[in-house]
Amino acid sequence: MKHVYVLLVMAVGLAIWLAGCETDNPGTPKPNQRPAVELSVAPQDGDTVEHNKHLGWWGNDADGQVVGYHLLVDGVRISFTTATDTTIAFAAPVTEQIYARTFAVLAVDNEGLLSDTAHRQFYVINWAPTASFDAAGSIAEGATVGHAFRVTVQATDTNASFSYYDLSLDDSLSGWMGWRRDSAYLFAAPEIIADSANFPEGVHGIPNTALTAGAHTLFARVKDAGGAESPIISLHFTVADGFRPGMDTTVTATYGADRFYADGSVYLSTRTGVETRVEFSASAAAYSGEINAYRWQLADGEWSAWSLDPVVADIDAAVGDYQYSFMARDAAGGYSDTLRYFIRIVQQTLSDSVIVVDETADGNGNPGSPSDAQADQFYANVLLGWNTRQIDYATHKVGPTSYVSPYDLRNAGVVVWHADDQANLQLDDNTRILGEFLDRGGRLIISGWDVLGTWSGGTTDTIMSFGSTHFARKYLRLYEGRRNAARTTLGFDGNGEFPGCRIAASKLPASFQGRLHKCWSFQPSGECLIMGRMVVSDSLTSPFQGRSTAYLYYQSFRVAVFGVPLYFCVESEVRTLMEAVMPWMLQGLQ
Ligand SMILES: [Ca+2]
Ligand SMILES: [Ca+2]
Ligand SMILES: [Ca+2]
Repeated sequence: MKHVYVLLVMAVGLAIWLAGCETDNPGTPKPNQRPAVELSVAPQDGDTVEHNKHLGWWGNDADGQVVGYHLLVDGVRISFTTATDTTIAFAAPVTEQIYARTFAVLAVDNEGLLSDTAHRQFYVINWAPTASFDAAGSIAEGATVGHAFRVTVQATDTNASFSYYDLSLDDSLSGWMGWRRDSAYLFAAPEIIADSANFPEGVHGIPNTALTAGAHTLFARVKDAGGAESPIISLHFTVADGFRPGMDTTVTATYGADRFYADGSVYLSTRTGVETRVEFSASAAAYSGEINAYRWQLADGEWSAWSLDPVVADIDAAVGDYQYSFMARDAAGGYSDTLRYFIRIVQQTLSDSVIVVDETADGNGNPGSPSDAQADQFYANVLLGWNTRQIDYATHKVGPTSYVSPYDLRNAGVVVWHADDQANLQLDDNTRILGEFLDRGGRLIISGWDVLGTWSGGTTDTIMSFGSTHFARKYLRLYEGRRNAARTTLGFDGNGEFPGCRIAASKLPASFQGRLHKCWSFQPSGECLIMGRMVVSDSLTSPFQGRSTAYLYYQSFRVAVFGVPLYFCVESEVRTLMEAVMPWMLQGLQ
């Protein structure tokens, strides 16, 4: 082998030298000098090394520049390069067999003259890789699958160079598809493979025409760059008809930085550049398949083109209802059912309509808890003559979630938020809708047993202070609230034009003796109008005696807050109180 190589190099050198004679200028006093080259990284002559070798060299030219190098393996020129190192996987196709190989370099100077060769003769050895199916990117052994699925082959090689992969369906002799550098394969419908815009990158598509229903075996093998092949591996699976992608019922919709309410509604933003974004999803995991693309449709319009992104986005969508249909297809070309999703962008219209949000526990709350019918009748009586309707909070829900939405309030002028049976006002969950309603000119009355209980804990007297960003400060105009732990509240005295109200002992267990605990007194903003002051049974010692417990804010929006629960007061007195309060709340709406 070495002799052949040396003769070859001599012949090449002679040819170059003869060519140089023909073009040489006979008048040049100093003929061009030949460049020189040395191997800097290479096995020593006679060494036995792994077949995949890093090799380096270094050349120079005394009267010019080296412009590149010819690389030769076993006497055959394999490339011309300007680099000074490379990695070569020398052929060694049989595992653990030793092969004699040579490597040589010739430098070329700027006038085309060649150096002497730098060369080494050595021996290489290689170990064949083993193949396996990558569990993360392949169907499982024994799986029942649809007419499309993914497999990923991996190579394990004690002396890795780089790997080639090959696959065969049902025929390990003549069915091989051909060596590839990519290890990921996707059996897919021909039309899915042809839709290259939606076909996954880095995956080799195999038409699924041979994937008939029934049992199949997939064979795989790998080889390294030295040519050593792994043993053949196999994967057994069964193809079944009738699988289709499933749409996930969870859809994520956002409106700028906000989410839609539970019923899909949202107030039209006062800003511009707000993106409506609806994201959906689907799965083919149940049959080890793969979702290939998605499409959507608005109302009865055209379906969108198939896309990799299950997203519908719109900027500054107009007020209105948006009925979307979503669909997915899998790599076998099968279509999912259509999933419908509804959003609505709402503009608030203020009117004299009063909505009572009734948070009653329907008799299942604390002692004295009214039934829903009792609460309904109470508010019907005290608001008789005004245009009222009710939302029963406990049953007004989407899935498990109670809600009040922009759509619910879109034509209202006043919301009466009631939780008089210590159902714990859900203000904390609803400060967004109430704030947005107030921002749009809506008006709010809140009355409850432990009316700020959603923000407080403990059973002793509680004093809460509210910072400038807190809902209580921003929308209830409240600096401080204080709750009594002792059962001492008897009601409140009226202030100015507003009448007071007394607790109705008949609505409470006898042991309460007509007195309530967890009533709140307040320190509201100075702009507020005080409507009532607390009356307690221990008036000589209690700090709650005479403190503000009902007040009204009527500047940029209108809010009335009652710290003594109205339901437990004498109904006729509350009716008289409402006659004084409602004109304030409805001012400008009728
Ligand atoms: Ca030279
Ligand atoms: Ca190897
Ligand atoms: Ca009700």
